[in-house]
Amino acid sequence: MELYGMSSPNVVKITIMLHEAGLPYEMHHISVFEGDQFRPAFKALNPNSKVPVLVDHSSVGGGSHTVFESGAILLYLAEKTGVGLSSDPLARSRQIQWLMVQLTGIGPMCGQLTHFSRYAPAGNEYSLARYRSEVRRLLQVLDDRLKEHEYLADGYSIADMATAPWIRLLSTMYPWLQANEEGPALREYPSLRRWLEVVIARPAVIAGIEAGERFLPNDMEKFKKADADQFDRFFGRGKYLLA
Ligand SMILES: N[C@@H](CCC(=O)N[C@@H](CS)C(=O)NCC(=O)O)C(=O)O
Repeated sequence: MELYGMSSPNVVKITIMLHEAGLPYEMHHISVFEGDQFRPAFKALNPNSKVPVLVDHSSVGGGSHTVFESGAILLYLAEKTGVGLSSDPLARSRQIQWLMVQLTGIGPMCGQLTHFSRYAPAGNEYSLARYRSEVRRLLQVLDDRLKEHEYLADGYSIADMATAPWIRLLSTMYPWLQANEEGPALREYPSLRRWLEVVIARPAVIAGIEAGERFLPNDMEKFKKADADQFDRFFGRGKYLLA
């Protein structure tokens, strides 16, 4: 298997899954601040210009198969290996529902929150409040669910693999979620905290996180070195804005 990615949580979901399934893989770094995702060779793999992308050279069809979108990659690997997805149709349906909450809620809303709190010019109070509120609402949804359930749905599944890297990142990124003298990180969400501690202690999760973090110094360096044009292209603004 070949994985194209960087140190971000959407990629770490996949490294976690590959380690859970015991599948060997080679990882290629895509430097998004330098615009690697827009190069023709990468767009041939993913026309949507985003990581992660997986290429399976021994697919069920015999030849190579390329998969983009982290949720589609998790489902592909789960179906191929039987890891992380129940064979019972109702349990499987519940696991996919919670996977979708990550893919359509946690990921995009946290992405917008990060954009408006860190990268947008000043004067976006409305957007900032909206995304912080939506992230808090989603954290409460997860906490309520995990009060009653050990994992998000029917045992440890791809829903947990997809969600844990995002919650881990959030809890280290935002002062209102971080540990301080008033208590541990995520103290307002104790069931979510309990779940995260269990998930990130799994050997495959530790290995998956490490695999992504090997690229962190490189990503940070490229981020620091990026010029105004590279930021505009990455954020789709300035001359890259589509009116
Ligand atoms: N829905 C996509 C989101 C992927 C995504 O946003 N990837 C980011 C890194 S975490 C990326 O490639 N950013 C580069 C860009 O947007 O140009 C998925 O789940 O795979």
